[in-house]
Amino acid sequence: MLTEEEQQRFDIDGWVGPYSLLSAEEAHALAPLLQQAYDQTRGFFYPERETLATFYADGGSYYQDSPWFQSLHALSPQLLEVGKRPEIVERIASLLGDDVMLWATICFFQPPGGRLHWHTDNEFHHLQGVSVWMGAANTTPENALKIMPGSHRFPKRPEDYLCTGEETIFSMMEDERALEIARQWWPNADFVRPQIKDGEFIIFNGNLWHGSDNPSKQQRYAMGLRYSPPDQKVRIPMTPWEPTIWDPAQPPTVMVRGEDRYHINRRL
Ligand SMILES: O=C(O)CCC(=O)C(=O)O
Repeated sequence: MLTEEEQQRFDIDGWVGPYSLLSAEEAHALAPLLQQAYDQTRGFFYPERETLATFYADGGSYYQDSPWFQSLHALSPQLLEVGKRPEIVERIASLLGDDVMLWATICFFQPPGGRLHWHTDNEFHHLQGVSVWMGAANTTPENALKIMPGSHRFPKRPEDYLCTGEETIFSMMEDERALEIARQWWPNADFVRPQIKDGEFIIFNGNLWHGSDNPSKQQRYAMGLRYSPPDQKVRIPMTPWEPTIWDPAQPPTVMVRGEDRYHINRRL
């Protein structure tokens, strides 16, 4: 469980950790499993809005035959086992309550020189829950997740600027620009790079501003896990910001602690 002090820190800063879960060797063994599972999915996929409108006019789902890129727990028992580990789940229960549902398992690969803009995850604009990020291969503090403590309480998210065109994915890759925006609300806003290694994880609020850079010469692999209480309905957003278009398919979820009294989600 998280201590009271850690729970308070999570409320204020929006993240806690790092915590050890796997040895470096065990973590490295996850990288090919993450990649193999990801390769069986439709991949990271946000079509144009016009394409979505045409596609959905005929009914059907993009995920009829190939899984969502966040459903890797349905494709690999070893990855599912990681998502069930008590070192993660008991800490999550301190934040979400006794009943904990795993709904996403993700492969985050970041190639050498890669950059991921400052963002929050659209799913968490619509449901209550938390994210876990664990280094799997070639993780250093410089290429791990970077996060802006306290940003889950800001009145706006990067997506509010991206959806109006005020900012672009490229401008939101710039730390200075993201900080300039954040300091409108909180002059002390800054970002941190958690001191995290392969096999270690952090827990963060789904609405915390985050991004990543990979200045190293190696591909960096990480595993993402997302959890919610079972009264939260999980859906697949087809757009990264508002207005959100949803796919009709329900992604597979797994109760990893407690019970589900709501039965509003699809179980694996
Ligand atoms: O690992 C990365 O580069 C991005 C991770 C991320 O965006 C997330 O955990 O939501």
